Amino acid sequence: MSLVTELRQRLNRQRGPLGLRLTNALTSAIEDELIAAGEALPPERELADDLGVSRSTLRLCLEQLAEGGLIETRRGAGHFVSRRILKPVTRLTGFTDDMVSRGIQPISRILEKTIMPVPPDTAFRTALPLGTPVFVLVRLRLAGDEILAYERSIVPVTSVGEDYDGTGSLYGRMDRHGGRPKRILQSMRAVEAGPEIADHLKVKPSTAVLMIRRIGYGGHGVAVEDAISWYRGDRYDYVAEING
Ligand code: 16G
Repeated sequence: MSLVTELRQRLNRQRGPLGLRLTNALTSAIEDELIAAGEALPPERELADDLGVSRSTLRLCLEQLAEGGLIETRRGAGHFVSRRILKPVTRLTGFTDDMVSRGIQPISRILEKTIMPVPPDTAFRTALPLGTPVFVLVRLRLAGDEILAYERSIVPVTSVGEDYDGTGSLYGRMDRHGGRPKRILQSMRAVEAGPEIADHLKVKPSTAVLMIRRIGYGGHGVAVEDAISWYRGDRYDYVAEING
């Protein structure tokens, strides 16, 4: 079946505003690899005509896909399916936000969840008083069935509530309690995956992965998160716009 026929079917299978249906249709077509990574999308005018949508609607959808990192737009050359996940470092988002904005279903496997007094190294990094009860959440983060990261987040219990069971988005939960971080300090470095991390990420030991440390601060400058994550280095591109 041609790409256009597939896209038309995907458009018609959904309800809701045309722009949203078009974004979903294109997202799912890319996810299902109907257009492979690195391949070009049909030219804008042709695609708009074939799908019976206006060029401006199509362009808005393409902008959204580009913003989410699913496609890359090269001036004069067209739109290409990204080979990697682009993550802007300037936006304060969590894993769920990043996946949802790309039309990907985020999945978490909880490996550990405990309430305990703040561990001394976290207290040292965050200046949380010793003895502060914290929620420790260790998760595998997946996009569909693909493991992208292994992550340990430590947050004060007051930020999530004592009855938090660790499911769903941590930042979503924080939004409904003390609030997600408003400012973060983040460091990132490439490390070789040791046996444990390699096993979690299902990569060969010694594969290069991104180790990211994040300390998040709430409104009054009090730390609300101490997290360490290992992201698949071959799936993530951190991008930053730097103004001089
Ligand atoms: C991201 C954050 C992590 C945060 C999580 C919340 C990085 C390197 N880490 O993975 O610190 O806890 O998002 O995601 O970006 P959630 O809201 O989906 O649980």
